[in-house]
Amino acid sequence: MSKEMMNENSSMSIAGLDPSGGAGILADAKTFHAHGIYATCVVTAITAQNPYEVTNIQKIDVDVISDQIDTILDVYPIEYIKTGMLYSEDIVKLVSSKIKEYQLKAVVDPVMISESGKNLTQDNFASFINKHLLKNSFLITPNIHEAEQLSNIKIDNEDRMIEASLKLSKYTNVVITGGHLKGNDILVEGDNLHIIEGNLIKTDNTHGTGCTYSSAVTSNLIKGYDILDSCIKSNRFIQKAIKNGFNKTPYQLFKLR
Ligand code: PXL
Repeated sequence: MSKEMMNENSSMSIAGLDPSGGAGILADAKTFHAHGIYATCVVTAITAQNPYEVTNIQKIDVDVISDQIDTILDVYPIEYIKTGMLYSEDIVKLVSSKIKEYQLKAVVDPVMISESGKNLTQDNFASFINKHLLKNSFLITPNIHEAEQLSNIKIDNEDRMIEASLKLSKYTNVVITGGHLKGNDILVEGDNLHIIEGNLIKTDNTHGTGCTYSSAVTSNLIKGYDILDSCIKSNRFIQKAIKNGFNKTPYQLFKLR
């Protein structure tokens, strides 16, 4: 580890383990690394999965999560963190209290469902985020489905996306990613609304794009870009990542058979 990586350019992901490497802390660590950011990763849950199915989830004890966070923050001067799969109310509450204790700036990816369609949370998870985490976060990065759950607004077009982002922006900065609609992202930071134009890429290989996007935004914030530029750069980064993703891995060839 180089000295400058150790100093300013460190981050922490608090998220689940997807051992297949597409999503969760492995995707986060790879994304931080690709941006020159040293990655630390706190595990909230272990999943058993591949890109097609999640077969098991083991939540980590909240005391162990707390100790992971404290032990890292004792040593690394981390300002921006990224959160992913938080699974349960006690974990959401813990993360919220650590954000306050260490005065962290948290990019919150409110992970709810895997790309393969499996619920990655306890019931009523959106209400836990709204109650404990939203107002303590720096930026929240929901996709369309997550934004619907958080805002209670059905989103079937871009106007509804804007309505939901304005509602959530009363509590925090918000970027709703548009990959499940037309491809444009809607960012509201403070009083400013931005439509970040994106291209929809036709693919079924999007496992982990939410994790990768929010880790890219966190990396760009650490590098000193403002919120708008961080979101624009990360939109471009994710498009490249999808285009250059592993489309010829054994599992995809298997699927084609
Ligand atoms: O992409 C959402 C996601 C986040 N975190 C973990 C996951 C997934 C999707 O499968 O497994 C750990």
